[in-house]
Amino acid sequence: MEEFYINSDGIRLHAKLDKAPGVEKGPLCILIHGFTGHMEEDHIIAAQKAMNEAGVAVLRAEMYGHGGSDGEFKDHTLYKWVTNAISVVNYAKALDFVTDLYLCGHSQGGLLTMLIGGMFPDTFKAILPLSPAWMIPDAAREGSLLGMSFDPEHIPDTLENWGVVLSGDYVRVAQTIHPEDEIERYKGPVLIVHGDADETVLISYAEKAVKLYKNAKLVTIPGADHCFTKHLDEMAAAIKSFFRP
Ligand code: FER
Repeated sequence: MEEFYINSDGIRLHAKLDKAPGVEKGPLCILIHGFTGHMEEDHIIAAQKAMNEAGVAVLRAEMYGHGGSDGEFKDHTLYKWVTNAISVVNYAKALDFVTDLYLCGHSQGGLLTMLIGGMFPDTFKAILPLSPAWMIPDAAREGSLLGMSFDPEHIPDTLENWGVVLSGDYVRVAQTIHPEDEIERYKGPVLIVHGDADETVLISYAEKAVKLYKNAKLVTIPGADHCFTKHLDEMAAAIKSFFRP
């Protein structure tokens, strides 16, 4: 494992690279956590290990205001995450040992994966949104985030719930994002993995996304919650068999 920082317009992004044992040159997957998450969460590690076992190097990166990266959580927005992810993609593209590039993210990182897929339509061999929280922009427009209601045309300075404080700017940014456009722009293979007991992001969003993509597969994990608690092996197996059918 190598640990380092990736520069994203002056913001230091904490990153770890785990190469697959015995693979000199080969595929690499960028792996991004979700909202309030970080790179050492059980489901992120499970995904990383599954990829490594399938011969895929993994570059875990933490986005603005999360984990060991610069920035305060309360100041993060999806635009900042998009800027960060673009920096990570360009970093990974320049690595000389990488053959094929993949992108994977969980929840808000899954939404990010969908957006970046559309922005780099010819860069990835496939993208893997896990429990993607792609309802966030619609929810921001409807005035319903963090399990609370607000007036979407009079956005409060802060939203506070679930033990976290979000800025109104997070909401302003989210309201402008239309994931359907980026779904449409990306024509490559997509693997969505989602638990049917996920109460944070309903499985219906995965079912909708898989229909909108031109080439997507959904693996539903029965009984699994948002972070695949107690179902990590099934989530990992879905990823592993996607890379090594
Ligand atoms: C929300 C529901 C889910 C929300 C964020 C999420 C900001 C993201 C969850 C995750 O990334 O795990 O209302 O509001």
